[in-house]
Amino acid sequence: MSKERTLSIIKPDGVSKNAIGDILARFEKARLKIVGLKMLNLSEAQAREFYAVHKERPFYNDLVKYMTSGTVVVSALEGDNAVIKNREIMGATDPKKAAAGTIRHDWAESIDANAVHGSDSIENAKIEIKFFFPELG
Ligand code: IDP
Ligand code: MG
Repeated sequence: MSKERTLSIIKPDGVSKNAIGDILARFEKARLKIVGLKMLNLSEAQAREFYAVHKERPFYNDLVKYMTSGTVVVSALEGDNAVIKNREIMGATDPKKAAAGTIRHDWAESIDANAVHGSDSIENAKIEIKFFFPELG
């Protein structure tokens, strides 16, 4: 097992449903330590840059619009196998396919409003953590 960091975002639907506490508690119960935490509203430029990997995808503009539609909660999580562990806790991108007991199964409504973002690799986690928490180094 290796100690890693990953980035999580509670998306606008998760925040508006009062799911912040539940979602952060799931991370802590899974022994992911919250080493950075910010509540903020993404600017369009920030959302475009953060999701730049998806800029050629048909859903890119809708994704940017959605992520700037309300307040989000960004956290840096640290623990053994943090990247994969967080992806397991999150569940599948499409909530209809998310396994029972996952965040997306329990809170997400649609593939757009799917409650959480999570880094998909150690490499991307480093980039994403730097984007929101340059102070974490
Ligand atoms: P992930 O969030 O599970 O890592 P990605 O494929 O990285 O999924 O996509 C980023 C986000 O873009 C998803 O969380 C979802 O909100 C949105 N998205 C992905 N695929 C689609 C789609 O086919 N239609 C609409 N939105 C999508
Ligand atoms: Mg992704």
